Amino acid sequence: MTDPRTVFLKDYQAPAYGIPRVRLQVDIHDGVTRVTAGLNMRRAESTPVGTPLKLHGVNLTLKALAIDGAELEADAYTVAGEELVIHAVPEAADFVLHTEVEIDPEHNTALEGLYLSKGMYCTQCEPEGFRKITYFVDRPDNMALFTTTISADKKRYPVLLANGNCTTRGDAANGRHFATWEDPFPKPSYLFALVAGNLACLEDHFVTRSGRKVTLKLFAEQHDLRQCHHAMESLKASMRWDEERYGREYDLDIFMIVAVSHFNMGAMENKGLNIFNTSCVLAHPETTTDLGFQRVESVVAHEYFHNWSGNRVTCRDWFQLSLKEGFTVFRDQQFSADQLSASVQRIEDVAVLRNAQFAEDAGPLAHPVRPESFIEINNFYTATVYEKGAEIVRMLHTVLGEADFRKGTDLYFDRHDGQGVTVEDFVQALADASGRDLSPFMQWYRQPGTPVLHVSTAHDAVAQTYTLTVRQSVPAKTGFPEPKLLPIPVKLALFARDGQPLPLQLTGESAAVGVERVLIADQAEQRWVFTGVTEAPVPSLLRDFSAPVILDYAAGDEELLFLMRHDNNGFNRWLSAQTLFERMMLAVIEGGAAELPGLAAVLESLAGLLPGLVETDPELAAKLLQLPTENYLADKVGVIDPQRIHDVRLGLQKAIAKHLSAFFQNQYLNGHESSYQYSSEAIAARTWRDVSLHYALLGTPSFTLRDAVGENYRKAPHMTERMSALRALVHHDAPHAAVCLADFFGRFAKEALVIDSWFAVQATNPLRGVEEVRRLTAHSAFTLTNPNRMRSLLAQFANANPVQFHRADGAGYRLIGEKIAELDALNPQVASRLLGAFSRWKRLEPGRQALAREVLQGLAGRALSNDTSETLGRLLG
Ligand code: 0A1
Ligand code: ZN
Repeated sequence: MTDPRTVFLKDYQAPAYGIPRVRLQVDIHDGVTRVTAGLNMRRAESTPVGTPLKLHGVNLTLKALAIDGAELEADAYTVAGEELVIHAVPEAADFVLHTEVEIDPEHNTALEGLYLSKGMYCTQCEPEGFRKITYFVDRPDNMALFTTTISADKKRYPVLLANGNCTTRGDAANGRHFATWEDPFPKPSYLFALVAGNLACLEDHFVTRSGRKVTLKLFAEQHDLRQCHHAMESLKASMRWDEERYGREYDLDIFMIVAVSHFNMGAMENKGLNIFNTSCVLAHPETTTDLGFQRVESVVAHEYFHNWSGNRVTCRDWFQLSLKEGFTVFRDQQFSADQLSASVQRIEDVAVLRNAQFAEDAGPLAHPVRPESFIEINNFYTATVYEKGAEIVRMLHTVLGEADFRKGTDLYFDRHDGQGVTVEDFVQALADASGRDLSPFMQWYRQPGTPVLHVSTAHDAVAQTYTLTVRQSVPAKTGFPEPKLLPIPVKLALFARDGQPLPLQLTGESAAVGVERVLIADQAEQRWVFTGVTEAPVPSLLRDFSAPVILDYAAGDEELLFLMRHDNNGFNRWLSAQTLFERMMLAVIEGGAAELPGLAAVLESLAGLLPGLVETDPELAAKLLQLPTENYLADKVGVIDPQRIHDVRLGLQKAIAKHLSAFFQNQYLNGHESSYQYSSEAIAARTWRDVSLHYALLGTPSFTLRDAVGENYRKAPHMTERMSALRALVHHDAPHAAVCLADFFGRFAKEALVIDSWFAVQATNPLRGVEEVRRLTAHSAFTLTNPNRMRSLLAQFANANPVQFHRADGAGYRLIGEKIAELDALNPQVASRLLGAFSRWKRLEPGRQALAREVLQGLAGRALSNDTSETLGRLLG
């Protein structure tokens, strides 16, 4: 039976009344904030006169209500649930509604709407937070012009910000002041933002390609300001890149970013006033690792790119979320690929896709990129909407090519500027601009599940042909019993045994068409026959992961080893290694093999390959050695025994470590770290250093090595080196681990983000588990009210320390279950997300499964938020 709270895409109707103009006055006082709104209302042409007016509103205390200046009588309206219904509506199509409400940002721990974070007021309105600030048509297809006046105590809140341009500011009575901001662009309410706080500012500017000077301001706490330069550089690089790559110029005279400590997600693209989790703004070599630097760069870019893909052209309704998110993730991935190394970027993006999104698509939380129903939209900010959504856009880019894709996006932005649109509109614009029929790609948005591409090959030496037979199968998922065929772009190359790529000519073609091609698999089964192939080649399939699918091709070990060494596509060298490692480990985990099959050949090959590769491409060398994760392997087996998966994976790591023990030790001991540089070469060298340390410790580490790690921890010139050493000490249970952990805490006690990493390094220690994490939940620095802190301990433990979370006695499940219950009362969105750690529970071996069930059923017996109860329902259902 469907839950009565469910919303369906098929029920979409345009709003009965629109609000084209808003004047908002937000008066912030201790204990209460008063919000006064003047709303210019417009009855839609299709709405009959007299239709009741319904506005969204949550946790608002209504103080006054008037239409066209006349106060409404108490019986003229009702407040029920999340709605204000006004029964007596004027006959005129246009009228003005005045509302006055009181809200309580100080106690807003859900961090949606207006809330207080470390003494500063800020907002988060996407997707449905604006209704927690005032009564409104709080949906993305209502586009309004906003004027916002904020007033607050001048001393404590000297900085008052909202969207657009500041038009007036001044002092008021009682030590207060005010500022009025006007946003010249109509926008949906989810893009509204305001900030009031005591903030320092880093200022810069950017000259657009048409010569306009844009002021750039980055606001943060005074002591964090020195950590804002990397974000500022990233912003300028993003602005330039979007002009060059997509022809998109910034449109306001000012662009602001504010860093806040309490934030549910990474950041938010509010028009002209982005609000960021500090973790996605602050970066400094002393406090931030390479990963942190890269994250800041890509999130700054992502939010900036939303100004066009999301703000100027927005979503008609929340089912279309991937319209802005998938496209913007694709754009930020392209940007990041252009900043550092393209093949490493692709490896990292695909690793996220295969680890997080494939897992989601295979489990009880699977949903189409464009869902057809939801109870709580907050639950759909998922890897599927974001990452699989980005892969669909990438496939469209692959089949159209850069030039036609760009024509398509130009047309899309032109045609739909200022509108709320659908995924169909996006695909149609690409199709119209390129003259291609792209409608088959719409199916990718409609059905969940990761397709499997089955490939078999045959070489005919006499006819000199090479035949690829390709079949596709899409798993049936709940609600989608008969999945349809999908167009799957397969980028491929064929290698001769001497390592050279072959010219590719299909039967019927008069000449070869290059040495790499994209073919579209869109039939249940189809065949491609290449001609002029004299010897059996090695196929390099799905290059750059040209489609988000599982490739089922029974390559021989020697073929994979060959590609790992010779493929001229860096990404596919990595993919071949991953495939090989996965196959070896699964043979033991599931296949019952006593030993890792083919191990000797793999070790030999690595021994031959690594010393040279480290010289030419150390980052690829590092990536090759990062084995498929335990969670990834868990998704490949029928019944999950987390301990066995852990042991087998560790076994393979140890075998590599032992075989190349001296090599890894030398690599680590002979390298040294100097001052921090943010460049792909420097990052590559540091990444390799970290990986070689890990393997060196797994081999037969000498005393010299052990001492060096402690020494390097102390002398580290930057956080990447310090964290690498600290993690190594902690995760290998080294004697000085405890001393270094204590030192680390003391050294960085004032740096909240670094303390987060102090919790995380302990939470992810495979050698320690539940007791340690429980002890840390009682640490004075731990709190459930800051999402970063909560995640650094609990989400890290539940998602990134599988062998301890899945401890056989169920203690990990009980701890997380208990914390989810506590957290749900504070912050439902974040609690619901943490529940995702149980997504594999039905495939656990019977003992663990029963223990997980107990915890989930225990939760189900409690009064829970919509967010958490929807996720729980799907997990148990
Ligand atoms: N649009 C943002 C993501 C975001 C979504 C929800 C939030 O709070 C409930 C916050 C941010 C992005 O894609 O970056
Ligand atoms: Zn986004």
